[in-house]
Amino acid sequence: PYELNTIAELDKLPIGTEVTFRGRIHTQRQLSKALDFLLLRDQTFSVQGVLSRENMDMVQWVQKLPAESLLQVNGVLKEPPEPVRSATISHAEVDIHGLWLVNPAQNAPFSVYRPPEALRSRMQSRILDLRHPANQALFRIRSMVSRQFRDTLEKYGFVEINTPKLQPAATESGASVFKVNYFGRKAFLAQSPQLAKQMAISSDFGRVYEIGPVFRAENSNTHRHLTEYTGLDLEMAIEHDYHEVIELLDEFLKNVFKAVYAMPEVEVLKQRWPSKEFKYLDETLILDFRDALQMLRDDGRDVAEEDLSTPDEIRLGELVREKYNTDYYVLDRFPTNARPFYTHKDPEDPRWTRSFDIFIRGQEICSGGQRIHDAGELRANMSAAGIAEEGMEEYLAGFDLGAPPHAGAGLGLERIVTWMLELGDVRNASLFYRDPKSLPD
Ligand code: ATP
Ligand code: AMO
Repeated sequence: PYELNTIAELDKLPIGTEVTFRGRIHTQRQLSKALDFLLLRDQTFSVQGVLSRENMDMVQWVQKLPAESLLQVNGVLKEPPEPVRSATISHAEVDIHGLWLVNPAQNAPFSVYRPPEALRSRMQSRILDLRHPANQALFRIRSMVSRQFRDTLEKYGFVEINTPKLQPAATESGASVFKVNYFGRKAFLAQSPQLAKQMAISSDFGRVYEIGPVFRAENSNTHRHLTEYTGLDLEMAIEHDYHEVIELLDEFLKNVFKAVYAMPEVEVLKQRWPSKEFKYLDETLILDFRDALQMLRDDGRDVAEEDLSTPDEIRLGELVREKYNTDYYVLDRFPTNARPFYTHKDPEDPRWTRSFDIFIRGQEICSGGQRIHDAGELRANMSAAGIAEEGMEEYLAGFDLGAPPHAGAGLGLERIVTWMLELGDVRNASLFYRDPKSLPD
């Protein structure tokens, strides 16, 4: 028999071919004691198998097997009595001649195609939930996003690095950091690779990137906050302007949009999570923060100059879509108050910075900007922000040794996937999510 790697390969073979493959019992329909229809499923695809009365013993045996049991199946492809119309079920049927139990399943709390509505109940059986074809599609799409990040940056001479997740000091702000007992000394889980990636620039690597875990001890039970997420980070010495980073990010994200929307998995995913058409422009909109404030004020909103609230950001996304016809844009030149201590200020007006966020469908997916490279200015800024130098000595030494002008950015992988495909909640895009309520008491 023809050995299949996946059930989807069935559709490339002619009727009459003898095949062998592995599949799970998705459902069984017993038309009589002696006739059984099995829907056999693998990662993203299923096929209907028919067991008839000549195999009486096998029929009775298989009818006792629970759903999700893993079988090795031998059979011959045949034309189904009625054409199959589903995009995830084979056009052919398999006349089953032999069945072997590879491993029985027990206690599946729900049928893979009918998971509980409530996210938390569904996630309690995450392994079963992940067997849903839409989840199989989702994590293949997520993998494509990381691949595009790596491929785009490698093309431009970036070096992949891995920075320590055990840190002597907080990297972004003291409030949202997990403390760890490090042989009796205190350590923190990295809130971003920010300091380490800048240190790599001080070490003259020129262009670096990292795909790695980021830990935030924020007790934020929202649709967009995880306590552990996957950061896509980059940092580079710049020639003239921090917009060199924006250009690279723009190329990366457009590569993502093109590659993802060309994947057949998107259609499978949309069956579970329908989404509106995703619009972006050939020439990406870079909106000045002050112009954004004006757009919101013209819309009748009372916005302060310091920062935007989440509802402001979402409304701005709608206004941008109406005016510019895009779901993807860069918001540039943030106010100084809204940015971390390492952010480079606009030399002409220090109330504003050379920093930006990137938005998809009104939701932030990226923060970045130019960094201060002058050691004196950096120390003064830290002291003004009340940040101690303790634990930051090595970082600061890099500036004393003459760091080049540089800029960088960080993106949340789960957020890119979630907002692009309208999954509604970042937990969906995390394999085994961590949020403030995760882990047993
Ligand atoms: P950042 O990249 O700055 O971390 P973020 O998207 O993680 O961005 P925060 O900086 O944590 O968001 O907060 C941005 C906005 O979200 C703020 O206006 C804040 O008030 C709001 N926000 C944060 N946490 C919550 C929460 N638990 N519930 C509602 N809004 C929140
Ligand atoms: P920031 O704190 O904005 O910037 O984080 C960068 C990006 O990470 C994602 N993100 C999150 N995703 C899921 N759950 C969270 N709790 C969460 N918090 C943030 C967002 C965000 O845009 N060092 C800077 C980056 C830089 O300037 O290079 C930083 O960490 O998509």
